[in-house]
Formats: sequence, structure tokens, C-alpha cells
Amino acid sequence: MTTPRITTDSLRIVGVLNITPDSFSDGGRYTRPDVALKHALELHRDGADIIDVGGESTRPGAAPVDPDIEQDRILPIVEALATHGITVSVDTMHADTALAALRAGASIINDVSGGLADPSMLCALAPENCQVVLGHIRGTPAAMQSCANYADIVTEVASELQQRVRAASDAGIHTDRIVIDPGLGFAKTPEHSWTILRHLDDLRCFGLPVMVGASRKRMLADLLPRHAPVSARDLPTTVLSALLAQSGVNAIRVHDVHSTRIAVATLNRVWVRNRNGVSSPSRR
Ligand code: PMM
Repeated sequence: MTTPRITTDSLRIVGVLNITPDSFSDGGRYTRPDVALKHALELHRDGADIIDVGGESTRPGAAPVDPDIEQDRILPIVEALATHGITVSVDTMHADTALAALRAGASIINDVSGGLADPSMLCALAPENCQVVLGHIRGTPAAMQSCANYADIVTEVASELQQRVRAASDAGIHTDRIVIDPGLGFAKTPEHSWTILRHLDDLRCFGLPVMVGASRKRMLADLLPRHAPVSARDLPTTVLSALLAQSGVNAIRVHDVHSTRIAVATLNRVWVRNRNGVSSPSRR
């Protein structure tokens, strides 16, 4: 079986599995290994091409987690999913955890800090065969919201992502292994995140695949009644996912895979993607 890669002509649905007690979106629900595995298998059955497994919350203000604890949380699940032939991405900012996850069968490392949080991350990944998702952030999750100061959010995020791509490439990671992610909500206000979504084409000019994670984020709360539960954000997430699919994004990181898959299938009845991944109305 070939492992799905994130490429500029693909659209991958990435299902989120947070094995953390404190993630804002699903914290505490999947801390038991049997429950976590069951949920991951459901995400896969629902149509996730990739399962993104994380053991450290990156919500604003989250305290860092010791890599040993992170690995205790995620490695058994990574191994079990890989044994099932499922493509696993691991959401980590620690090089030790990334390497341990690759040994356990992961094939993608998703670093929301773009290699900034752990200075050894990019060099550690260079000799590996994995894809590397480089996210945009300023500061650390604990303090990032105080760094949400931009004169021109789109230009600054694009240029800072470019720097991360260059750092990865200088460390020996070939650009054909790199995926970029603008990091919605990471050192960004909701308005910053919406502005980025309106200008995603300016990031696509790197020629690299683009991943976006809007699922259940605070930016969606304004669209809903006050005090709506976090799960109510799945509806605007799904609408947004369809729009992102249409605009040529290559990987959509979501909690509700079932709805996303149906939204994308519906879109595909009307729109077709060209070789650059951009959609237009189907002429079939
Ligand atoms: N967001 C979260 C965690 N990991 N990874 C990528 N590549 N992009 C994201 O936007 C992203 C991420 C935070 O959301 P969660 O707590 O619901 O997982």
C-alpha cells in the first residue's frame, strides 16, 4: 500500500487526535489508549487520509509538556495505527518525540512552530524520509498571543514562513518534503486568521503544499450564539473546509472528518481540480 503524501495536486483530510488532558477542542476525551485508538480508527473509517496524533496541547496559554510524557501518551497509538496501515502524522515541537514517532511508524512530522521551538528539530529530521509540516507561530503557545502584532499580517506570515522553509532546507530537508501551514490562531487574533484565509494564494506562491487547520478554533466562535459549545464550531468548520478545498488547499486538519468528507464529495460533484490543485466548475 502506498502512503498518502500531501502534494500540491492532492487534497488530504487530516483527522485530529489529541491525546491531551487540556486541548481546547477535545481535551481529556482521548487520554485512555483504548478510547484514543477507537476514535482514531473511527476517523479513518470516516475518511481521514491521515491521522494527526498530538500529546501536547498548543492552545493559547498551554504549559509545555515533558517529551517523555508526550511520548508515553502518543507512541502506543502511533504504533497501533501504523500496524493498521494508517498514515500517521505526529503533532510535536520536540525532536526526540519526532524521532521516536518515526521509529514507531509515523511518516509525517507536524511542527506548529516550524522548527523554532526545538533548535535540534530540523537537523534531526534531515536524514529521515518523512514529510515535514512547518507551521507559522511567533513565541511559544504559552505566550504567543502577546506576539500577535503585525503591520501587514499576510506579508509578515509569508516572509516568516519563507524563513522557516529556508532554515529547513539549509538543515538538509529537501523542499519536496515540506508542507507549509499559516498557523491559524497561533500568535494571531481571529481577524488576523480570517485575513490570512482571504489571502491564501499569497502563501501558495511558494509552490509548496499548504495545510490549514481552522477546525473548532476561536475565530469561529463569533459566528455562533454566545456560550455555544465548542462542538458547534464543526458546522462553520465544514463550510470553511469546502471553501478551502475549492481554493486548492492540500490538507485540511479537522476534528469532524465525517462532515468534511461529505462536504468535499459534494463539492467534487460540481468542481474539478486542475493539476495545480485549483478547482473550477466541472464540465463533465
Ligand atoms: N492547530 C492545532 C494543533 N496542531 N497543526 C497544524 N499543522 N495546523 C494547525 O492549525 C494546528 C495544528 C490546535 O488545534 P487543536 O488543539 O484542536 O488540535
